[in-house]
Amino acid sequence: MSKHKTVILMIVLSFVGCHRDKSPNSLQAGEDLLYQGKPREAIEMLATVPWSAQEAMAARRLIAEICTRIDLPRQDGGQARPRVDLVEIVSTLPHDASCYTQGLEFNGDTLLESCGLYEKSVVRRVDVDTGAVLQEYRLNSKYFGEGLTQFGGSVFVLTWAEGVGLVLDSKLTQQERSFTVQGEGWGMTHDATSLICSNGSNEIRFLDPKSGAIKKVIKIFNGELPLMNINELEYVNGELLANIWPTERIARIDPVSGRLLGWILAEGLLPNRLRFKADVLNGIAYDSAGDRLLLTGKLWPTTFVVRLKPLAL
Ligand SMILES: [Ca+2]
Repeated sequence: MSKHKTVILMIVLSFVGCHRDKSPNSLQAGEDLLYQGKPREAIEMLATVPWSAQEAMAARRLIAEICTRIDLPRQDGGQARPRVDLVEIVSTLPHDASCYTQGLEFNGDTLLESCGLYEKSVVRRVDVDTGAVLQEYRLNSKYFGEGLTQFGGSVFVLTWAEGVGLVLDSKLTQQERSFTVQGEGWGMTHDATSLICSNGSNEIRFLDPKSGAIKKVIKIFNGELPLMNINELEYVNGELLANIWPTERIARIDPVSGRLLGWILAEGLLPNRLRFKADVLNGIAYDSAGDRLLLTGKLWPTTFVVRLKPLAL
């Protein structure tokens, strides 16, 4: 190595050393383990840290990044390898690019959608083909709206960090009641008897629609690793589809056992030329009558009707 290169290397090492001395925290340690090729050690370390509110978001982001760097198809106790699908675009529909989409669900021939952010949260009924808003309920400005689902003639919507779920009438004119939510609220769907909710961890909770009480909890793992940041949900033909924040990947989950059945890779669905202000994918709706799967995202100008294309592995 030349003298010139040695000096540059010493300057770089000196800077890195100073930087680490200034920030000797667990996030840095997790990143170090990741870049040393030790994702399992990184996630085990990160999972045990009592994160402050200020650090929690960055920690979740790092955990999610680690999860997405691990090979997707993993052996699971001798079970079949998870199936992997790509998505093909069948058609496109207009979507309100000002809606920070948190929940999306078919209701008859219309769509129910919740849009988040403080002071901007609404629950609305939307015309599928035109994107026109047919009905809308504005949440109190203290609430950050999250996932939604219709069950038994009422529309249920979670709030992110306010510890409450709201129950609206089906015409979205008024709040009928509310229920307590333990921890954060993220995504929501339902099966025949329960509301099904995610909270940003690897847990999915099944709630009694009348009381909001937790009836069952499943924990999702990718191999031995907890599958963190489970977000928007959709119940499709006996499976749970769950998109994993902040990725554009959707996990297929067995709602009985919690086993990871497969992955849907939707990266690149929204082309770069339309990504000017767009955030991540976060809307899954299945039209059982028309067998249509719709995907959109936060602040996306487009909703995509897609079909799955199995990837041979
Ligand atoms: Ca949904």
